[in-house]
Amino acid sequence: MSVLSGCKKLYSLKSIYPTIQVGVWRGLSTQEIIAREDRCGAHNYHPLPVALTRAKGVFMWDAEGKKYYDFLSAYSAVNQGHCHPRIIGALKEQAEILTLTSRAFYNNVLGELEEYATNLFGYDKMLAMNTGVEGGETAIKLARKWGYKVKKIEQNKAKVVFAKNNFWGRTLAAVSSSTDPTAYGDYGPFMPGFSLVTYSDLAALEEELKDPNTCAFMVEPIQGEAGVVLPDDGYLKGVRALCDKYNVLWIADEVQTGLCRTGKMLACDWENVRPDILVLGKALSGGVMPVSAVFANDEVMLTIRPGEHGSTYGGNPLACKVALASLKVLIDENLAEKADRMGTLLRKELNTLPSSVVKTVRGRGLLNAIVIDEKYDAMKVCLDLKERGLLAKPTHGDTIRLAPPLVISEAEIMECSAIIRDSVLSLIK
Ligand code: IF1
Repeated sequence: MSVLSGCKKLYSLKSIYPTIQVGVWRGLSTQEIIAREDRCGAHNYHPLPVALTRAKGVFMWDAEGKKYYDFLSAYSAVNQGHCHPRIIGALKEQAEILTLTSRAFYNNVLGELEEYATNLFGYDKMLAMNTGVEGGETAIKLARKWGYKVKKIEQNKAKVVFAKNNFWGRTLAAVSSSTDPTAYGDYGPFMPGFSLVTYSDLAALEEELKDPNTCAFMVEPIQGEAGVVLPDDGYLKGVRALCDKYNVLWIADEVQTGLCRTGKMLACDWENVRPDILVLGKALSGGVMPVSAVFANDEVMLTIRPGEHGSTYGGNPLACKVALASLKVLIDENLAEKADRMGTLLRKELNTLPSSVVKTVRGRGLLNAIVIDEKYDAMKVCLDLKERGLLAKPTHGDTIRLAPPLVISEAEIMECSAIIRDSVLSLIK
């Protein structure tokens, strides 16, 4: 086995190689890295054949030092750009002071984030968790608690409605609401009390909400994994009105669409509507560590009493300092407005691509996707883009998500548009 064993220090250090930039990889080749992971790691992913060793801003470098534009942004977790100095600075500073107390005790940082974030998003309270799916689980637990304690639904009868083609994570509850066999296959039995409704169909939603046992409707303002699927104009306003009419909580899963990704601080802001429960994750920590948060007003949030929910790392001081810095970067660098402008420019360029190859261009802000004609293979397009120095990933066979960090410049958008154009045109030569 040619793969080097052990974990020798493979990064060169400035003190030893003064002429070499810190962080330049001098270790395993891409093939060796892939072989090692194949040998020792679970096979729960099939990544593109590229092994990244360093990233900064909109760029990533592989084991051979090749530079790429990142057009996935770790599924919208690095909206602020890779290794943003303010976020890394907050991480480094707090890491030497206090990282974890558990919630058995107070710490001086959690409340600072709670105060800042509840003011920013306009809710009474925040509940800090770690991953996005824990945020979704927390939101559903809050909705069920509220259903029993406030709406007076009969015990164990509470119903939560989801949109078909949703994606909110990989837990058994999350896959219980999935319509994707790849996500739920062989994981039964599934969570009871979940029902599904067609996305962007207000009449179908109203039928579900008429059920007096319905406590919540959880939905993404734009469906990410489904392939960046936007609802009809006015859908979110309709959801808000129906949830008010039938006394049902609206849970907005903004884990992927939130935090400036779609050109507003929240995707819900495009229709000026406010969910009863807001779930954030991913870019809440700028791609540095898992941080998620759930926001709600007291009538909902205080249905969970002490000891009824939590997590070891939820609200840890290190995560909170990172989240504070991550939110402030979004605001200070005006990344919502930038995402809106750069997204408009990107879609304008993408819409000039030959329709014989690119059937659809869709998105909002810098959450975009192109749908490739079935004559062509979207994965092959992504492999060709990789060779040309741009990393993107297909979803559901024919759709390629195009979602760079929000710090991308106009010149970089134009350069990437040219790369995508060259790749698409190479298919029809
Ligand atoms: C994987 C997909 C995206 C999410 C929304 C909650 C979560 C996610 C709208 C859960 C997470 C991630 C999961 C990651 C890849 C990525 C993904 F392809 F899986 F479906 F983005 F579309 N709500 N999405 O998109 O957040 O628990 O992961 O922190 O599982 O491969 P998480």
